[in-house]
Amino acid sequence: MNAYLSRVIGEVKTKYANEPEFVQTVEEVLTSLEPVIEKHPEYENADLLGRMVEPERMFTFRVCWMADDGSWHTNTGWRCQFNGAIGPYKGGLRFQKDVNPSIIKFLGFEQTFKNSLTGLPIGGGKGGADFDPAGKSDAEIMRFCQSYMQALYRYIGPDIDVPAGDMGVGAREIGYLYGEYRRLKGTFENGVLTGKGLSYGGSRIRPEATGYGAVYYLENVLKHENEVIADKTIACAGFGNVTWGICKKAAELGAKVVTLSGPDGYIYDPDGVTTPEKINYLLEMRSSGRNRVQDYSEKFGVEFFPKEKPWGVKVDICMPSAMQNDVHLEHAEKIVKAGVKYYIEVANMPTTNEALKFLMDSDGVIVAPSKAVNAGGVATSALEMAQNSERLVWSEEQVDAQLRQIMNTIYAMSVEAAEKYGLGYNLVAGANIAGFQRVADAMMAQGVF
Ligand code: 2IT
Repeated sequence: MNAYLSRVIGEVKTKYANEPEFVQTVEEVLTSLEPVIEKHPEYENADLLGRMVEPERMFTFRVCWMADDGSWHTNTGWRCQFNGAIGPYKGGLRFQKDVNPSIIKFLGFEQTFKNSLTGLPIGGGKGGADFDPAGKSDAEIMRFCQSYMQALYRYIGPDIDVPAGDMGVGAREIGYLYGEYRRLKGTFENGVLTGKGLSYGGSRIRPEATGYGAVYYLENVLKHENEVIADKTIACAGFGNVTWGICKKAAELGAKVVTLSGPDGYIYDPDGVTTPEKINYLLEMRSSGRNRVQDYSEKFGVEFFPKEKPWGVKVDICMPSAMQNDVHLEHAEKIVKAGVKYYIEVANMPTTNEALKFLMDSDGVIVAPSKAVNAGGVATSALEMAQNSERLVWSEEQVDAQLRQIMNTIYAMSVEAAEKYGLGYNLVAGANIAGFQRVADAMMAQGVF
């Protein structure tokens, strides 16, 4: 391997040995950049890679909140401003009990490349808290969000850093966070957050955008194989916002999502999650806070597989859309054995590096990486920022057309980047290279800091 590249990876492995998710993404991304680094010896003198793997800054803060019974609780909040070379830091907030600095940093690093791929002026950031929203009342969520924003508001802004939702943070949480920001700042700077409700500056299609974008990207992949999406079967994981969007768009195009999963297991619905009743039920399951997919099997009389994952079910397409490291080598082996042709990552880093390599090396399996596939979400967030700064609201058709165009461009850029460096049809390396190039150019142009 290129000596500079392997030195940077080695340093990250040693320095961040206690941050496994962060090391995992750095290793995956940097390894695929080898042909680019070989071609650009000037990057080493400017220590471009060493700077890219170090966040520009990262905050840790205390978040205290009062439960309904009057007791006080303390959580930790984080915001990582990973890379601002091409625009204000942009990325979601994740509220989940096992969130830690490694997870926030891996997400921030991925976000930097993803945001670059959108072609829009957004840098990479991520944040969150080790707060468990499960079972919390609405008033508790509101107090938590208010306290969280009290700690964060000085460090964000429409031209500084623009948080959004991620797991555990949806339109309700964004509403409470924005309310507190507005109260503290005394200005209507709604470009400070995205994923807002329509009544105060949200964008049409933002709730659907990640799922819709993933399906638009998938259509490009299928087209390359002279196939169409109609009649395809899809295995999804999770039952959150992203999976909901995939179900909706897939159903509209005549395909069907046949599996959903949760921490309790997975369901198999041979007729597909295709009717409005079933698709809307996903929203109900999420807002119930029960975090169980078994409820779907009871409601619609389909099979439930406790404690199992849907990897190995016979489908045309797998779309892991739940969380990081959901698919391990043993699952990847089952996926290949089941004859799945398309492995389309959706959640951020849903595949271990070992499993990803196995899938990419398997004959007849086409692999697409999450940082390209799920980029429609943040791209639509950037469109929301554009609407906020114009003080305008675009129509559903306008936003959807731009989203589709962006996804087509991300696909085409990835194909082109891999080909340019002699890697053939490699969507994974292509996305890493295309995402890298824009950030690299901006960092080289702006001098060393
Ligand atoms: O992972 C992601 O891209 C997100 N959670 C969305 C980020 C955003 O700023 O919309």
